[in-house]
Amino acid sequence: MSLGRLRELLSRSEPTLCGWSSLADPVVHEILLGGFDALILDGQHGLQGAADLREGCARAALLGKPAIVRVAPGDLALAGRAVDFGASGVILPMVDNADDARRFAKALRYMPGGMRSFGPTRAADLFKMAPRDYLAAADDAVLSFAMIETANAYADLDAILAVPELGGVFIGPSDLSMALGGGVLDPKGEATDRAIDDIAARGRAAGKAIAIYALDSADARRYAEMGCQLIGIASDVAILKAGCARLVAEFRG
Ligand code: 3PY
Ligand code: MG
Repeated sequence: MSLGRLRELLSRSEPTLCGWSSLADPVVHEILLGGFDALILDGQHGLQGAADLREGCARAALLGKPAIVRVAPGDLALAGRAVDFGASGVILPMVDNADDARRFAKALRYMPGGMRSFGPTRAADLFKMAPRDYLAAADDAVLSFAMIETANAYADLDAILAVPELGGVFIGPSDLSMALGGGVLDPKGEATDRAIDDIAARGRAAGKAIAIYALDSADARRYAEMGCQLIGIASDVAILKAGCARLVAEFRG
């Protein structure tokens, strides 16, 4: 798989549907990679550590699909490690303003434009590139996604979108609903949808990639109609729980 595969997927007219992994199991990663266009490995709320993220990135590259890692808020050190592990993109949650977004985007770009330190220990091998070739290609290929899910980030959206090094925004409907709705969790609510539509439209106009998390396929379809290009859907945990509930309900009639 080429290092630029994620950008290629995002240049298509149809949205890129990503599996979402909370579980630190390589077989679960493999199953999600078999079913979806790409894999998001959640290192924020997910139950995986750096070694699991590393294995997930490797499995994705070896199976020919991009991996994107969500790190914990402010964890730029893990963001740098994730791209060294072979991630094609990184999601930073709880970005609160343009300065946060700029620092993050620069952490994924090499000098002189950025602050990424050189050492693609695993990435260069996984993409079958000489280190110098990886260096030449990485800044353009690797995507930084700043999450828009706080009231300040939404208020500062134009300044965040104006950060040239930033690849895209990733909308978090749950936190966004709480941020805009006085702490009430309402990811599928009308007011949340209006904000998502607005973020997607302004993001597209600014030329950024628009990504979002969807709880289910109905949400994913609605977000795609709003112009979201990359959609992480459900999670391995949610899929297992839904599958169990369905089988038990079918059995019991
Ligand atoms: C949110 O909806 O807040 C998210 O961060 C999605 O995982
Ligand atoms: Mg969130």
